[in-house]
Amino acid sequence: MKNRISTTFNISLCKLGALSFLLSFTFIQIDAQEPLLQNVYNRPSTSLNGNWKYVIDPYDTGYRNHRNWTPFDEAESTKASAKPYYTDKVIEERWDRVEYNFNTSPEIIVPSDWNSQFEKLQYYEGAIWYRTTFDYAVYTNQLTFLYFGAANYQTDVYLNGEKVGQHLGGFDPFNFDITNKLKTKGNSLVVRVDNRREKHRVPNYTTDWWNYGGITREVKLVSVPKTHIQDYSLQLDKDNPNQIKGYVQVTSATSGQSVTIQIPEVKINKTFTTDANGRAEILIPAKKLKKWYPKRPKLYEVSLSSGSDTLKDQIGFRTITTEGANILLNGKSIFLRGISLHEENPIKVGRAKSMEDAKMLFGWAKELNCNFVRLAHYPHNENMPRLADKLGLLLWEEIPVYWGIDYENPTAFAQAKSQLETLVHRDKNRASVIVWSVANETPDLESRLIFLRKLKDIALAIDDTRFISAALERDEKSTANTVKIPDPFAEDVDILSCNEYIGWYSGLPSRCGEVTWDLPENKPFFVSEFGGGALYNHHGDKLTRWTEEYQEYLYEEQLNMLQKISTLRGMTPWILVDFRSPRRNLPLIQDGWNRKGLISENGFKKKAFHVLKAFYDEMEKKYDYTVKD
Ligand code: GCB
Repeated sequence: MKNRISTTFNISLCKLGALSFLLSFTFIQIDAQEPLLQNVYNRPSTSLNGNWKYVIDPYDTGYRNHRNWTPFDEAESTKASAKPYYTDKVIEERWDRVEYNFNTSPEIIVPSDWNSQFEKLQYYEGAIWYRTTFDYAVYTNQLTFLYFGAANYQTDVYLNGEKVGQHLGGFDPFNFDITNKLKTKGNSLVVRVDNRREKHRVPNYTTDWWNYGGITREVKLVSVPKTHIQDYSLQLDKDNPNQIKGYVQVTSATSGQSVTIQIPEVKINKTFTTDANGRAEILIPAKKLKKWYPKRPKLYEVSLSSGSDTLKDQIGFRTITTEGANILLNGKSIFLRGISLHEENPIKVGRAKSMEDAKMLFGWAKELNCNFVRLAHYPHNENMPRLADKLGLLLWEEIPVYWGIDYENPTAFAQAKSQLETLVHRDKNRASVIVWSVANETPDLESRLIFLRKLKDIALAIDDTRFISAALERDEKSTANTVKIPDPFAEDVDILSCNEYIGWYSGLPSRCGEVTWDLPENKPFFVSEFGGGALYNHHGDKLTRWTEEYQEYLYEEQLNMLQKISTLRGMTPWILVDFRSPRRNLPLIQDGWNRKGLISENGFKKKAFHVLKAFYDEMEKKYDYTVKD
């Protein structure tokens, strides 16, 4: 993976001209992490989840002894040689002066955001140092990786006093090879997480969601044979759905290493050979495979083995293509009956993290009769695509290139790039995922266009079997009755998607009846957002904002308008459930919540939920979907 990253990067240098030098500098700096293991989900592992110790560090004392007056230099802290003050010191003599102590510090749950665990941390943005200790049996001929599902945003990791590595990005998994730093007894793992909003980060200053900080997803140790399956892609060949096409990448393999793929249920058992780079190209005739689709989400148990490494996965096989304005799943036209959602459990309040959370969120989407979900606005935890594969929900996945990113800044680009690469890398074997979205509501600037086009190429270089899209903006300020999507990135996407808030941010719901849409005829059109706020159980007439009646009316008008668009092939209204947002402070109505949910934060359905469900029931009949295998 590292080689691939460098290659894409070099191509980009020419395009960015004067920024190239800076870009390479930044790239080297942030590439402190190591290639992500594929399918950690199915690897045997040792969980490090539980109660860890923590020290709050708003002034970055952990990096500076308090008598060092030099200004804090963020770049310094990223170096492998950076020696923090907050290592896990043992107090040897009673007169030793050490002004922190993990052993006597309070405990924090890992994984979990810190904001929802302690009231004093509700709005906290800064650094927190975590510490856990563990024993671990170290085997010869094995490598041990320390794996984080995600931590928001900058994570610096120290094991037994030595720097292990750094990760930037709040929603993507990362791992480090810690084999040479592990002890059998008494390992001390110190992790600093910093969730400040910074100009060069992705996202940066303003988002309409809570900036939950901390180690938000699982932490575990994964041991693999020294020579192991590092990555693979196994999907139906988009040009010939009767065969599986892909590759298997084996680490430190010389050429001639065998790789075997088995799908016992259909008696597939094929052996391939790696080339000089440890890569085996895969092509397997697979006429007998039953296709995956929402009503019959068939998953096969697939086994990959090479040398002493064996890895299992549960894979669904399907094709997804477009033809003119149609979206074809396994060659048949579908309509995406979708909904947007955040990775948040509104009932417990906090970042969603468990399979139970995923079941609750997707359970509501199923009740709405959805076959599609938009995982907004960043990579969600792996339970989501894994469960969607089982439930038969198609997915739109996204990276947080959201609103005002610093598009000219190579550091910002490098961070967007690594988040996208990791997402595509992690989920490219999931049948449920059909869209890689590279942005949401971004301004029409030349620098932004270059940024997005490069991201598109990066996603396609890893996986060219899915759609590229982005939630674009319509001509929001225009008062004309013809609505357009003037964004030049519209030419680059496979499905033309836009957020439009007619009836909420622009006019009243009746405005929907006044406009017509001017859209290209040869592309599927998709509404990635529309909606309006309503406080559950707040009633009034349909023109009283914040009532359930207003929201219901808005949905009725929207659906009437959208049905008239001949190229419309789906939608993900905003949003399934009310979610927390520090920007939403209208007393007695919002109180820190974005109220555009169809379901309240307590799990109660608002009137508009039923309007959308009735529409989806109709659309399901219209696009009745079954295939002959
Ligand atoms: C949008 C954003 C979404 C916001 C939503 C709103 O266009 O994409 O993140 O939460 O509008 O509620 O205004």
